[in-house]
Order: sequence, then structure tokens, then C-alpha cells
Amino acid sequence: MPNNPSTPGQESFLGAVDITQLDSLFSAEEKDVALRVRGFVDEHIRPNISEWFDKAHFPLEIIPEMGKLGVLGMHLDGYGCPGRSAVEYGLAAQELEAGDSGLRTFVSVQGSLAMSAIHKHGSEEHKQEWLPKMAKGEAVGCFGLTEPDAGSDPASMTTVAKKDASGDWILNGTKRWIGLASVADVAIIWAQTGEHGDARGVRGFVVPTDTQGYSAQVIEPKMSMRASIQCEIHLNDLRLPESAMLPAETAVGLGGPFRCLNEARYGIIWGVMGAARDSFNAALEYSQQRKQFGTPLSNFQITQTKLADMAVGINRGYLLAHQIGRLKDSAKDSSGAAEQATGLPHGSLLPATISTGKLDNTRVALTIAREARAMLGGNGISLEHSPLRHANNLESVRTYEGTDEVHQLTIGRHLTGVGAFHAR
Ligand code: TGC
Repeated sequence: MPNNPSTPGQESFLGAVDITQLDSLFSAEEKDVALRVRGFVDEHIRPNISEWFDKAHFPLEIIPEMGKLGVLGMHLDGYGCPGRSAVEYGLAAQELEAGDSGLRTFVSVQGSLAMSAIHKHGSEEHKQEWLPKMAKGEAVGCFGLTEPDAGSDPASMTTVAKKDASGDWILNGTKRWIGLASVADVAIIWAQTGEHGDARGVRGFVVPTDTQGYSAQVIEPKMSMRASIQCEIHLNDLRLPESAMLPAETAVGLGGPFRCLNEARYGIIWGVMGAARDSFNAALEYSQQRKQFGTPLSNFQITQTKLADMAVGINRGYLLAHQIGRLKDSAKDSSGAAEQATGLPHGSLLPATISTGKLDNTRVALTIAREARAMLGGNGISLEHSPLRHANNLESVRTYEGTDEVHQLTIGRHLTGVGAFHAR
């Protein structure tokens, strides 16, 4: 069956689901980025993903290939980073996640968390040392914020950094659910410093993972994100020089890690739409081929209402991602050029805006992946088909980088001026 074009005679790069002319929102250059990443996914990920997921395997050999593709630290400038726009990064994220959330998560952890922490908050030496090789995929980074007893509430972290008599920092604590920590070359570790000198509370440290006192254990077995690695990190009297601390004023306190989480949450807003689109495509194709009661399932009204609801959700999700992406590009561009081109005001990307996208797009994508699985009937539980794999992955995406509730309350705080995170 041919894809229905978004406008008569014109095929959308997003395929049949594009019923609101999403295609017209993107420049030729932006679509080219998406199609290049799609080509990579088709060649390197799709043929192998069922096996990787089945065997809980993360393909390390793909990392330098991703570096060559230009998706590592994709929207960062300088230091060998590709310097692409936020919209281009988003388009890449949704293509990667159409392949698998685990692979998109690697790109997020590397670029949006570890590299962005160094890029935003690091010293010139940190940037020179790590960013060029991380952009090439020659070094892997991870981001240690979450702890066994500090998930939604990172302020309650118990990892501590204390200065000893020599002036070195000594780190002790445990981090959990940290992507790539067992294969990382560098870990960004957030720790309570108390009030040592001008350290002032939670601070980030650039930790080469071959430092004595660092160890990481892979968490398994998992029912989600199986083609990905999540770990528990143990820090035992890990000694670091003063120069290991992220020095920027922006890194002081919890705002330091939260500024990086904003980046990762932004990528999720787009990424999950890729998983939703892939699930939708699987359901559409299956319903057109599978005959029951003498006719393809797609001829039944009940199938069409499901497809319609899925398509509406996906179109809404892309529209939201696009709006937030243009806002992000406009917020970054102080020259006024983006503001002039888009009409969107400079500097206006609020945490509540990011929360709106992360909350709703992830929720919608999960509903669509589950519905697509059901539309595939019994065959939907086979790894031959993608929707259940996407749905299982999206359970993690829904939880990490802020649960539904964290984002609902972030929006609630924006609307009311009252933070309702803490019990009263
Ligand atoms: P709160 O008082 O709200 O904020 C503390 C300071 O941070 C600032 N801030 C932000 N800054 C930039 N962007 C944001 N989105 C920010 N949100 C808050 C805030 O202005 C304040 O600054 P200052 O200078 O006044 O001190 O903090 P709170 O303790 O009340 O917490 C609020 C809450 C619940 C929203 C926050 O704790 C939160 O977002 N929790 C969710 C944490 C989360 O998303 N965790 C996932 C971590 S990812 C990870 O570790 C592993 S997953 C990736 C992988 O695979 O490795």
C-alpha cells in the first residue's frame, strides 16, 4: 500500500502518519539530517536490534560509527562537536529511537548529559581533554546523579565529597541506574560537598573511570532497555585533585545537574515520537496485510479508529516537539536571527515547557506502542515486531529524566507558583 502523502503528490519524510503537513515545518537541510540518521539506523540497528534486545547486548562497536555520523554532542559548539541546531538534534533523536530507545539513550547520556555537563560547567582543560574524543566516539561518558535512595529527589543524595588535608577531594557513595557506567571512560559525579571553602553544596566532578575507588556493576536482568547498559557505581575513597571539580558558577548546587537534565529531557521529547511512529507503522502495515473474517483488518472501523487516534497523537507530539525545538534554538541564538526567522522570543525556554513535552510525548508514545502491540494480536509479543519492545523501553523513558509526577508538579509549580514536591 502506498503511503498517503501529506499534500497531494508530495511524500512526507515522516511517512503515512503525517496528516498535518509536518513535512512543511522542516528545511531541506533538517530533513537531510533525519534521513541520514534513518539510513544509519536501517543499516546498523534494524537488522540486529531484535537479537541485541533478546541477548541484552549493547553494541560498543557502534559508538565510533555514531561519532562519524555526527550525533554525539550533536548540538554543542566547538571542541570538535558538530554544532547542529536543537531541531536537527531532535530529528536525529527521533530517528534513533525509531530504531530503539536504548541506542537513543546512549546518544543522550553521551551528548546531553556527560558532554553537556563538561561543555556547560567544565574548565577549559576539561573541555579540551574530553569533548573532542567524546564527539568522535573515542571516549564514552556517563552521568551519576541518581542514587539507590535518591531518585526523584536528588537533593537527598548521600554521596559526599570531602577535602582532606592535602587539598584533594575524597568521594564516597553509590549511584544507581547510570547508563554506560561500566564501559565509560569518564563519569560526571554529583556529590554533596557541604560548605568546604567556596564549594557550596552539590557539585559535579569529572572522574576518569580508571581512578582507584571507582567501580560499576551492570544491573540485570531487565525487562526494558535491554539493548542498553545501566549500572550501579560504587565510589570508595576515590581521590581527585581540586581541578576535577566542574568550576563554573552554573554548576553550583542542584541547578548544575538540572541544567543538563533539561538537555536530556529535550531529546526525549523528540525521541519518543520515533518509537511511536515506528509502532504506528508496524500496526498500519500489519492491519493492511492481516486478513480476518475474510478481509484485511484495516477495513474494520474499529481498526481505523485506533489508527486515527494513534496518528492524531503522533502529529500532536511532533508539533509540540517542533515548537519546543524552535524555542530552544531561538533561546540559544542571542544574535536575534532565530527570533526574526521564527517569531519566537529569545531566551524563553522554561523548565515547565520542557516538562510539558517530556510528560505528554512520552505518555502518548507509550499508549501508542501498547495499542500497536495489541493490534498485532498474538504476533505482537514476538520480537520479530517492534511495538512491544518499544513499549517496554518506554516504561524506562517514562521514568528516567523525571517521572510523570515530577513533570506534572513542575508544570503545577509554574501555574500556581507553589512547589508541591515536598510533604507539608
Ligand atoms: P528546586 O528547589 O526546585 O531546585 C533546586 C535548584 O535547581 C534549580 N532548578 C533548575 N535549574 C535548571 N533547570 C531546571 N529544570 C531546574 N529545576 C530546578 C532551581 O532554580 C534551584 O536553583 P537555586 O539556585 O535556587 O538553588 O529543587 P527540589 O529539590 O525542590 O526538586 C525539584 C524537582 C523534583 C523538580 C527536582 O528534584 C527534579 O527534577 N527531580 C527529578 C530528578 C530526575 O530527573 N532524575 C533523573 C536523573 S538522570 C540519571 O541520573 C540517570 S538516567 C540517565 C542515564 O541513563 O544514565
